[in-house]
Amino acid sequence: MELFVVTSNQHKIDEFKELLEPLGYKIKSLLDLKENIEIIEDGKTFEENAIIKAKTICERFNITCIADDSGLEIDALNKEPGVLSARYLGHDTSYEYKNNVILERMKDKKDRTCRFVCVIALVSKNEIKTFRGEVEGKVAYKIKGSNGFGYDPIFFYEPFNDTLANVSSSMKNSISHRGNAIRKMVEYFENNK
Ligand code: ITT
Repeated sequence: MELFVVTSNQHKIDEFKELLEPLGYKIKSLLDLKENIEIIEDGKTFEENAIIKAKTICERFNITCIADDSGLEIDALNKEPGVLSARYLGHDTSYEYKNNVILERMKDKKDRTCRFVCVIALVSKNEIKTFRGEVEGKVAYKIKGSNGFGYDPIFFYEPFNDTLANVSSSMKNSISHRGNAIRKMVEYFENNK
């Protein structure tokens, strides 16, 4: 079965492929299209933005789509960067910079709880469905690791005693927000064949 994932984030695509290709799904994405399609993510929640992304491409090409909207919520920072995770401190600033600013803002905070959230929207002409995955962690005290992407180097996952950027992709996928959302979606596919 071919699945069109409405994303141009290569890291997300790699994670979707690693989890879904062994199950027989073939993954296509915006990076496989010849044209550049603008999607305006003006939703206030992960659910709204995921649906906007999937709907835009579903309506344009009349194909079933899935889209991932995700981000990091830090409790001591009023759940920032949240839905604005990709745009936090500017879309084109490096994650080294973004992560360092977060560590500085967290310097005196006792509560370091945070979570990654991923909402996958499945949109076809007959249905709209969302699947939410989360993983709880702590904001690390320093940047560590170079695997993964985005905020992984500052996301400390206590059961691994390490950041998600310092473990293998299969370890990350086994517990991650995206892995959890994808597993829910696969269960739905299995039950609705
Ligand atoms: P698309 O909209 O094309 O899918 P995007 O990167 O702009 O790509 P989002 O709007 O969903 O996607 O922003 C998600 C951001 O949240 C992402 O750019 C990272 O900064 C962060 N993020 C999400 N999942 C993450 C993960 O597994 N590890 C680290 N950071 C993550």
